Amino acid sequence: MWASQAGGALCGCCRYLLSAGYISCLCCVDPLVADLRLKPVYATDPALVDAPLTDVPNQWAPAKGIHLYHFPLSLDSQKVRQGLEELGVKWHSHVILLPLQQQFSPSYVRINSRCVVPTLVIDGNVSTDTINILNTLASRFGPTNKCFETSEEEGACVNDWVDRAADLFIEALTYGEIEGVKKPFPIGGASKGGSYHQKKVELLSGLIETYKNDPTLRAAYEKKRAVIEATQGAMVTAGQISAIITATKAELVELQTQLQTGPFNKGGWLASDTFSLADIQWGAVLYRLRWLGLQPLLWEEDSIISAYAEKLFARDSFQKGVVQWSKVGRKVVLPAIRYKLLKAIGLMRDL
Ligand SMILES: N[C@@H](CCC(=O)N[C@@H](CS)C(=O)NCC(=O)O)C(=O)O
Repeated sequence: MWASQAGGALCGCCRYLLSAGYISCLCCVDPLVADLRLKPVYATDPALVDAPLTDVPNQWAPAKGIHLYHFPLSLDSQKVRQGLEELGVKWHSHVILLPLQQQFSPSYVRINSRCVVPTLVIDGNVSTDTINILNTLASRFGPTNKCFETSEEEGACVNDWVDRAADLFIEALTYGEIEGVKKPFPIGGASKGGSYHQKKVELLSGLIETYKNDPTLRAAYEKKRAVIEATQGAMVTAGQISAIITATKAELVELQTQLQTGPFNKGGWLASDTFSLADIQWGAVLYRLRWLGLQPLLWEEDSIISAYAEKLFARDSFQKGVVQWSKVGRKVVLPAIRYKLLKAIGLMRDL
């Protein structure tokens, strides 16, 4: 595939009708950019990843209560934590330290074979995939709390803006090297020349060998390695990051238009009069892009996007679900040191 999925859409340059998988027609795309991945694997290649699970019983998951497996700085974890705060749902926290590769630990992979966070467990039943988890939570707890209620007409618009946020290639923008941009700790340095992803590929190859006689773990690790290889290409291929920045910028222009012409300009939110799952998605995205130092490349400081971002960031659920978990020292560095110490003295093995 040489561009991202946009079946039925028209080429932005010449209005030619595109088939799925294309964002511009061949005649308009720069031939150097033609083979580049512009969206995350999870959005474009369902065959490469395990399908989302909804409330699937799992013998390895905690049998009682609401549990979230998450990482403090993970974009998708931020979205689900904010969703839980909006819904007023109390939950047990299980931090999966991505920098220590705990997402590959066998006991976690038996709960989420995608080897990613977040994972939601309710009374022993597992749900995966961020959009799916948020939809599951909204339909289960929304009605009683009068939360995430939108009209049928608004619903289509909300879903469209949820998908647009999830389609942005934030992983590439986070770990790819971008000229003139110094990434914050702990991202800066981790990404040099695709090394962060290369180390994962090597680790997974070792795990595939170690667990070659366990069909479940072996399949999960093999699939994950294929996903990382596909993603890694996006970070090391010449011209790719600038193509991703251009694609992201184009989406933010669309966001600006929607904010100017939609409910936000009349005191509402992105896609509806009341706060919706689309706002959950875009709050975390705009916060991440700003944290990465990419705002000057992507949107004007003094713009309706910034006004929208400020309104999102000020929300209580955002402060609790995103900002309070973003304290790197307390939420990431200390737990990592603690884990390493316990491991060193033999008190910690697998998760
Ligand atoms: N959107 C997908 C993917 C989630 C995802 O990529 N999560 C990232 C953190 S935001 C992760 O766990 N990365 C670790 C890795 O890929 O090794 C889902 O919700 O299942």
